[in-house]
Amino acid sequence: MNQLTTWNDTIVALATPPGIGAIGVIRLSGKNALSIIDLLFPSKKISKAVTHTLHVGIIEDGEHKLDEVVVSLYKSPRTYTGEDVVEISCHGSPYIQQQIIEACIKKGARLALPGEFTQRAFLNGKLDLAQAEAVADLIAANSKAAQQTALYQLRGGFSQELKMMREELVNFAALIELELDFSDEDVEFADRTQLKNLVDRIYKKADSLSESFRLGNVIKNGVSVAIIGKPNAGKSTLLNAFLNEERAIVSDIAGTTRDTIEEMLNINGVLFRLIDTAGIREHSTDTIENMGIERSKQNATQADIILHIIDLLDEDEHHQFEWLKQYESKIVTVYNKFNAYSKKKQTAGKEITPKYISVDAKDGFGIDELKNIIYEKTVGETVNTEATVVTNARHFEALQNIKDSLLTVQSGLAEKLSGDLLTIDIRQALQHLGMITGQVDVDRDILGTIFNKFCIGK
Ligand SMILES: Nc1nc2c(ncn2[C@@H]2O[C@H](COP(=O)(O)OP(=O)(O)OP(=O)(O)O)[C@@H](O)[C@H]2O)c(=O)[nH]1
Ligand SMILES: [Mg+2]
Repeated sequence: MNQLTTWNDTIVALATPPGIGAIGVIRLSGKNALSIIDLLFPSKKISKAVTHTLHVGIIEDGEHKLDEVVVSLYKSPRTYTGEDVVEISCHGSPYIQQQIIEACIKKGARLALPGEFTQRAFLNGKLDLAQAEAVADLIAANSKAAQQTALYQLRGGFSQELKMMREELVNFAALIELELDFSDEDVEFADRTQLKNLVDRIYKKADSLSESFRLGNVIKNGVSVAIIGKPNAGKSTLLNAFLNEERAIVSDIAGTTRDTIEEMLNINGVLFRLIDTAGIREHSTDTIENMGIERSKQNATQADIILHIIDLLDEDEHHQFEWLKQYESKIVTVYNKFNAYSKKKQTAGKEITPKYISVDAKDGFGIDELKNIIYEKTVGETVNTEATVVTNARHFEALQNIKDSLLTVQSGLAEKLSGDLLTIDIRQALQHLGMITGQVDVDRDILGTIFNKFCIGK
């Protein structure tokens, strides 16, 4: 895999988003990228130019002048894909872009599949699989946390940790396999206590990496926060206070919100999906209201966090919803209308804990503290540290498999299994480890699913 592979075909695609823009970038990669650009750019022999240089001129398709462009030249092997790469920066008219792509195809290129540039980079050993996946994550990143974890992974931080785990295990497996060659002599090259310590250490590492997936998932997909409570508790007012805009209709008529309203909120670089729901009344005869209530309950079930809003001014508000109790661990109880209540009761200061907080959504009192509570509850301090965070479900699954295989090695060691049996399980763990970075042969179907998720042109 370290040997550069050049496919017979040359691929072409628009690398910038489709539609009108200031400029568009068309990317060519492959064996014939240089000869194709020579044919389209007759004023200069670009293929003979020094690599990593820019060239201004006219792109022509036979008699037909298409555009004035800048061509960036990257000669193999120091390129993104490892192959010869040419990037044409043209004017951002979809018509011009299309004409240039068609001209490239006429000269022998073919349209690239989604992610095919990155797939070639992987197959040429320019990136490992975890890094290639980070490219897609980086393109999709929509918050600071998502950006930082993807960038760390792209720069090889995660791969490095896996590589170290793998190398140590490989060394041990090799020693045990050496014993097999001397099986008549009953020697032990691989110290069993050391092996046990190593397996324990790697298990712990795999465990903490897979633990980080919960956070990783949060970083990648955002945290869902359902705002639940009785009608008129102030749920929509709270949503508006979070967003600092009049997003949801607020009124003193109970049952104002009928359907759920979702909006994104960025807290300290992490995205939260706020879901304002219809107020829940235990016994309503209104069919539409009941449908809304059903939806609110469903939202509570699926949410990562529930904000249970309680109206301090509501004299009847002493009971908890019975059905909410099962979600205890993800509930933050929010006592709302605190300022109005204090004025009325002449009381002051309610304590704020991670589980309870008093706010006044209408005045904006306590909203920043509530944001902090939500953030701490889901993300805590981990996000801005250098610790590796697993954000990819495929990696998480591989880590589970690694842990399973290591457990088998551990019990094998405890039962004093012979070397040949131990190596089978060690090799199994190594196989799963290698799957993450693609150091072992990864199934074509798996590669297909990974790269299909990319956009065309990447
Ligand atoms: N004084 C005060 N009034 C509030 C506060 N929050 C909401 N209200 C008022 O309470 C009433 C109901 O507010 P909404 O935000 O519509 O309540 P809701 O929970 O969304 O109600 P439904 O959509 O009907 O379930 C409105 O008249 C708000 O102005 C608050 O913190 N203090
Ligand atoms: Mg409402």
